[in-house]
Amino acid sequence: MTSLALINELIGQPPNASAHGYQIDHIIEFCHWFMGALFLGWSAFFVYVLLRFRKGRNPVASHEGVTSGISTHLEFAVVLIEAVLLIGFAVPLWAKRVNDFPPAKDAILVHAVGQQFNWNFHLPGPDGVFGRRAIDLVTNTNPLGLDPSDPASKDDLTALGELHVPIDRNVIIDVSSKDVIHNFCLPGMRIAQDAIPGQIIPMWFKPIKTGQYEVVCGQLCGLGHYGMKGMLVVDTPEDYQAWLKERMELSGTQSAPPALARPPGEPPPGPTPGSVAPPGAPKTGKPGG
Ligand SMILES: [Cu+2]
Repeated sequence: MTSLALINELIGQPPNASAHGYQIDHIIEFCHWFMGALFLGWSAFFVYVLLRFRKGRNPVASHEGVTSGISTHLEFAVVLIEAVLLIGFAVPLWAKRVNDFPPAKDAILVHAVGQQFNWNFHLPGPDGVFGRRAIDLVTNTNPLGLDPSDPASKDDLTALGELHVPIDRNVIIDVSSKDVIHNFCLPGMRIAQDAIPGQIIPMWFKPIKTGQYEVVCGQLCGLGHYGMKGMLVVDTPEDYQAWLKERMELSGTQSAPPALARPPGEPPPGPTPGSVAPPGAPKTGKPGG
């Protein structure tokens, strides 16, 4: 099967690094060989038809058409194989991915929030509880809208663009979006999930190889879509702990950003770009809200 799997490399697929990924790879592999065979078969048939029914040999058109049933049988066989692929392999694999979630108590839990054009990551911190997030608390310094008045948010960790996870642990990521529809896509982990504003959709995988893997946005989400990339780093347990420690130290210094010192009498800072309410929006009383 390894030499057959070369077709996945040829089409530029990065090596698989997740526990379930080989199943996806088998389907992709089979589909490509099957489509290759279909392409050759139909191309040969097309050439045959061009020669067999050329004008020189058939000066008068036949109004009876094809009488043999071969093409019907061929087409039925193709439909049958495609139905087996879909119903026998693809749908059960998909159902397993979305129904058989690993127990959350043993998994690494992360929230991934898409925005034009970046991925924000939210980790629950040592208490294991995600602090409250609210879209009306989102600012340039608080891109996730973490509620500082919620005790659970005090120890929460945030990261922009780069997420670390430990090897051989199930990772459950709740995917959502702040603005438009994105897609949290981990090609190396063979998994992707749409990030839809107003919805939180979980996905999971188990990394089995340490290394750096690309996080991309899999939905055309605007002008900067091409640059909406991040990094997933699969660490050894020790490196993962070191990263958590580093994030905790960083968030300790960043959790209370210094208030902007403004001379007395000067008006407060204006609305941040993108936070100007559209005409007719209900007044919230907050500047720029
Ligand atoms: Cu995007």
